[in-house]
Amino acid sequence: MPAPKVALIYPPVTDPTSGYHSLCYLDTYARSRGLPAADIIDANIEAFHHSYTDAAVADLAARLSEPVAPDPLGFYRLEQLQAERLAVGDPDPAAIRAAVATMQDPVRFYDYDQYRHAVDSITAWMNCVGAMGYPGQFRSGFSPNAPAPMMLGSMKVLRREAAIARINRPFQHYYENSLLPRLAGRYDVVGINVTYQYQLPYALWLMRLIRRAMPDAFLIAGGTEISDTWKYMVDKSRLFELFDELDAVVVGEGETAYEHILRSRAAGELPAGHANVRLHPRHGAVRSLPLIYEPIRDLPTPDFSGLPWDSYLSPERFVYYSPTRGCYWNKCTFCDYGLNGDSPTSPWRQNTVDLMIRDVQRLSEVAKFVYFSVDVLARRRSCGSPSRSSSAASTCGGAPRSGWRSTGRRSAARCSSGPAAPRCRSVSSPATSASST
Ligand code: B12
Ligand code: SF4
Repeated sequence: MPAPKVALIYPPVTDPTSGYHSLCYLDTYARSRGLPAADIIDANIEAFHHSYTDAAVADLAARLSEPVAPDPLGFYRLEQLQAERLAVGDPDPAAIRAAVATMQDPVRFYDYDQYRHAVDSITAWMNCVGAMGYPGQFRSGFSPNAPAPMMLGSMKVLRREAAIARINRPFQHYYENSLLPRLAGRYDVVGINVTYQYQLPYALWLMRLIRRAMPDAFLIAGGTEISDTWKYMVDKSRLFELFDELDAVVVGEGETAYEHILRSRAAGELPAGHANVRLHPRHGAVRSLPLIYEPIRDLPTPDFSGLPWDSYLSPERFVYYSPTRGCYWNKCTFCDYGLNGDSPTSPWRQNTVDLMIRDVQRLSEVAKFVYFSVDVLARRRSCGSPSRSSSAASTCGGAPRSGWRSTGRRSAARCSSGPAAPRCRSVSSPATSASST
């Protein structure tokens, strides 16, 4: 069987100023291993631009002229919803088109008054669009809001079709008229990234729609929110009650897991041999092995050419670049920073300076800004960082070149000569910026 044809999707609704990088990391890695390129679909930015096309505006006007429907969750009272709807202005497609032009214009974007006006227009537009779903769901533009029981992650609520359909109502026209027609019948594997918790209601709805439109496709998902869902689920055997439409999820880092999935599908097999892949129980026995972490020095420079660069609300291109993963301190008891199991965050890895220079030079040919998207960056080479000397890496217990296991707290505790605890907040410089939340 030939290698599967793959679409990788980044769902709404989040930052519209650049593309998120994890799908590019996966695709670049797979290509470096001889697999064909996937099509990367940034549904977040596409859905926004679709919302002010003529057909979508007509749909919006029709929806807003209907009486407000009761909340299927019963969380909001009808009068609350009606009052919220009254606070929304009339849709102004000309204003949103002008605002988009300002955000993408290298002169007007830097004129504060014009920039402010554009932001206000976009916020007003998102309020109108959001009024089709839960009024106030996009109150500050692209910072989504949802009824509290949904945001709290109640499985019962997240499986309530009427509620998930409602919050997705603002993008339904895009899904039905743009996204699904492009997917159906064209792909063997569809992968969905879910990074943020507030993307989950959109991702869950997409999973349903895609499964209905593509019953034979192999559907997978990964990302920090998928990993968090797995991590916090008390009874992990229930994971696929939430993700019933999927065939598998990837928990933790995804490069080798993704390659394994594609190779298994090419061979007509199930991807049952990678620790980070969790298969739907309908595919047989479910194992739960300790997660493995990628040896990031083997990763190629990420290729961002698959992203729709002319669509983002920014006059300049900027890309996210992750030359380190995890944290060399990894012991703060309050920390829970992503892709971790029993440790505060994932085990520490940092690329060599030479590799970082190579990558940043290549990336600066396609983007004006390179954003260091990391947990932490080491200020100096330490026992935990992958130095040029492999013995230094192994002193810290957990740095073989491949197949790292989650050593977490234990390896950090053995690191007696490590640097001081990092300041895990943004550090910026004009050329690049390094950050963690
Ligand atoms: C750097 C960072 C930021 C930066 C840059 C973000 C960006 N790049 O857009 C800044 C500071 C801007 C930021 C902001 C925020 N962040 Co932040 N951020 C991170 C951090 C530290 C690293 C993310 C990263 O670059 N990872 C490297 C990439 C390559 O890895 P990845 O995306 O996880 O993808 C891998 C796997 O997940 C998997 N995978 C991913 N998708 C898929 C799909 C498929 C099909 C498969 C098979 C596999 C797969 O494979 C990939 C490669 O290994 C993470 C913590 C962490 N360690 O993960 C938090 C994290 C993602 N952020 C988080 C949060 C909450 C936020 C904010 C909402 C904070 C706030 N209240 O404002 C904002 C939202 C910003 C927005 N875009 O709207 C949370 C998300 C938790 C959640 N479940 O919702 C995290 C996990 C930290 C935490 N635990 O609190 N963030
Ligand atoms: S230094 Fe920051 S990232 Fe590292 S363990 Fe502490 S809080 Fe977490």
